[in-house]
Amino acid sequence: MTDFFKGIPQIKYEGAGTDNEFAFRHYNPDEIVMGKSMKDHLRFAVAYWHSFAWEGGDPFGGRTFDRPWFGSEMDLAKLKADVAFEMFDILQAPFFCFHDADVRPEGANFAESTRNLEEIVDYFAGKMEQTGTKLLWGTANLFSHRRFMSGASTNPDPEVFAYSAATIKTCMDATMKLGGENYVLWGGREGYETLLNTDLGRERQQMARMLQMVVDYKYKIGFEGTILVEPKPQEPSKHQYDYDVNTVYSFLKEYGLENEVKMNIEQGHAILAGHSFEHELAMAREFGILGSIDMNRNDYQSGWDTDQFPNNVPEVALAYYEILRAGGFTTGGTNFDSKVRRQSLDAEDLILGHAGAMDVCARGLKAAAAMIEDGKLEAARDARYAGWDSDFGKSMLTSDLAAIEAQVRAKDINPQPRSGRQERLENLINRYV
Ligand code: XUL
Ligand code: CO
Repeated sequence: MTDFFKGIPQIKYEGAGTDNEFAFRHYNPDEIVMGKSMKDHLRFAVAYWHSFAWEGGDPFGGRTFDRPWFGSEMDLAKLKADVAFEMFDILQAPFFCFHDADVRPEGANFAESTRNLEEIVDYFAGKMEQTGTKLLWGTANLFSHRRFMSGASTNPDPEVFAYSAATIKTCMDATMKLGGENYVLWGGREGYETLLNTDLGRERQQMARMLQMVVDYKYKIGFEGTILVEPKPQEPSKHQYDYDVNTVYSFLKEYGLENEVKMNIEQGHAILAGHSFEHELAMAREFGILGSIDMNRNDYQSGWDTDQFPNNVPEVALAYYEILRAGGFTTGGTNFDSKVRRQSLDAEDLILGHAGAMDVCARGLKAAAAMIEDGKLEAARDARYAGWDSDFGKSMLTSDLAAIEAQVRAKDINPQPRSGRQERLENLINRYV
């Protein structure tokens, strides 16, 4: 035991009436919602990077946190792991997620970095065995080090492509060894700063080749998890190729990978792309590529990807509504890609940030389940499209322009507008949240 979280108890469900700050009010892991426990619906994961690697810096100032594990030695990386697993236990979080760079010291070269990663992976394996914590996904950080400044797979220099491919291989090996349920690719530098120096055609082909190699390697090593791409339109690059769900799906189709790769959808990224979270989830559901989610919110005033813990139940309810409509998670889950604010210095802040977010998600899930079980929203949607179930409606999709013109004339078709009833539906949603 470290003493970082000393005095902080394990967070347990006490119900909405409790006065205890260190308790769940709504997240009751074993409570059954639509035939499944909340724990199995939500599949919460803690993101290693935000809680343990991030130092509290912003564009105007450096580290604000003072953590005993900050530094680049292996024993500090192990102390960080000790604290991380203590937090997973305090939160009863069943999963975690990590990048290579979050967990191991950077080595002097590729071989040393890989040795460091392997040492930590073995250390994790022991802790996972002891605690029962599981890995939701692993990933490679191909954006922080200066070697990746002009991209990883999309770099103009093939040596960076090689370094990136080799790094992804080691991270897939690590994920496989730890029984990870997914492997994520987020391309923060896969894009451009200026079109003036960018060959879009080449870069897209390079990116497709890398993704194909990832899929091939999955089969080669027998990895049974899901390969996930995480869309984001910009930040850090001015433009990123994996702009949003629709863009990524077109890319997958173009290269024949649409049945191999699913999506990890993050709320903040959806908002940056000018969409809502539920839009991106609904899109992925329609394409059959909804994999997992990164749960956070942006600051609505600043417009940045501020990665804040969710605290808006109606928003979260609409997200889980789409997830439930898609049949719920299989290998995916709810990863808190969220961090406490840089002024939130205390160990308690880390715990309460997550615990509050878990409660918000639990409320959202329960509201979404009530919406599904009640069925009024879907009934209203079905009624709106009912004309398409008639023989006439069906014939519209098999006919041609001339035949349709003849029908319009013969039947003197003269469509009358009908209300979209948006306010009534918004009022309906407010009954559940
Ligand atoms: C960045 C982001 C990443 C990915 C994993 O905005 O969301 O943390 O989730 O690389
Ligand atoms: Co993310």
